[in-house]
Amino acid sequence: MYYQKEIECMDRSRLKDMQNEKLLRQVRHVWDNVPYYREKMKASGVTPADIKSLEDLYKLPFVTKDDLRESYPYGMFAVPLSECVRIHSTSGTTGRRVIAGYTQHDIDLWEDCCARAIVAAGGSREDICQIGYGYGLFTGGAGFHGASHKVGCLTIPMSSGNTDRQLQFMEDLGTTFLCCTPSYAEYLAECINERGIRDKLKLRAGIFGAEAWSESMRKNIEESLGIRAYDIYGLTELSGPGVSYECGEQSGMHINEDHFYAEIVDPVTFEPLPFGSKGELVFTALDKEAFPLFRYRTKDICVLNDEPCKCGRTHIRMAKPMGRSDDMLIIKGVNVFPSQIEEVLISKGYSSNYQIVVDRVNHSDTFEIRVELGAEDFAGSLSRINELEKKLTGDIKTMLGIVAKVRLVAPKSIERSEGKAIRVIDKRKI
Ligand code: DLL
Repeated sequence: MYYQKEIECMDRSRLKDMQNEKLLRQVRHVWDNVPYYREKMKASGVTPADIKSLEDLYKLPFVTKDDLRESYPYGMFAVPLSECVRIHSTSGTTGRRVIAGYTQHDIDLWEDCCARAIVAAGGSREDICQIGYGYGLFTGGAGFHGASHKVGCLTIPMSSGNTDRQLQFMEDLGTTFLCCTPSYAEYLAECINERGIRDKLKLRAGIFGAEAWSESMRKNIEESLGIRAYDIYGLTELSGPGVSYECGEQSGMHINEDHFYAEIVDPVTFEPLPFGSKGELVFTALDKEAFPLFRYRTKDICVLNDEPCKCGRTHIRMAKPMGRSDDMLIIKGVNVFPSQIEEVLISKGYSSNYQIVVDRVNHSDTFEIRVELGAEDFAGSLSRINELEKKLTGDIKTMLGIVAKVRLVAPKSIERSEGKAIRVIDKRKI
């Protein structure tokens, strides 16, 4: 079984020694091979001699997405291109895309991390693993593909989309494990139940990530598919999925700390914060060769937990990210995270198919939330729908403190996504 117990359950003082050793090697590697970051270090008055252990990490300058854009395409690579075997890229819609490079060692390390996730979710060589994440520049397909091979699952490289074929293969081939975005899993569940084929499937677990999803959404997926749904986190800049993953306890994602060192910093002052504080998640890649980032600011808002986990793994856990600092909308002067709205919708029994539309008319913000109704409610009287809209407007005002125009719309009228869902249309930016 692909369970790296000796590392995943390692004594924490040994882990710290290992991290310190890797950090010192990595600082030297970057200083010698990445002129862009060396200049940043010099500008902060730091040399490799100043970094003696993780206690000194705070001295190193942060890396942000802007640095990656500025050094595009190869300015942050720390090895010659002849040693790289692959690139992946973020799905950024504005500005330059960010690209990340990998040596074969980096690919192995990344696939190990994802393999740990599959095994922690109960996967083994007995499983038939359908990968519904996109293949290509996006890291979802490739990361799970390699990991599924490592674990020895029978791998179905479906990629995202083509729902009819996804369902047909699931039924014909006896898929037991599903890997895709949580919003696509919800859509697949909807189709499975509509077609009445749930009893014909052998699905028992799924690993869903790449976008924020709430506990209520987990419950929906688990109940509608009759499976256990596990979270996984990662980002292209650090390799892809598998930076952290959930174990059977489903209570936070264990960070692969032998490869990634996590910090939480205050998003305004950038001061490091203690465990349990909410702030921006920052990662240092300890042993990546091609694209080794120090103190990379993810913009994900999160909390770290160093309490021991019942599963025996000793690596610390991160909570589900509560949104991104750059996802935060400021509407009528109030900070609004889409995840807050989703929480209200699901807790009140609505589906998570919603869209937030923000605009600016006559110098003031307009704020509309479109939410799909179930077929039965939608077929009800207009006055009943108005009543539901009024009630939901009140619930959302209680959560956010501002009034949104709630529109309950027909089932299936909000476009489904096969990858990451598009929840916000901010016309003020268009
Ligand atoms: O989304 C990698 C990935 C693929 C993760 C498949 C999990 C599964 P990017 O496209 O670079 O990489 O996007 C990274 O997605 O900074 C978070 O904002 C968000 N994200 C990723 N996983 C989660 C998660 C992949 N489990 C960005 N919960 C990150 C919440 C997530 N947000």
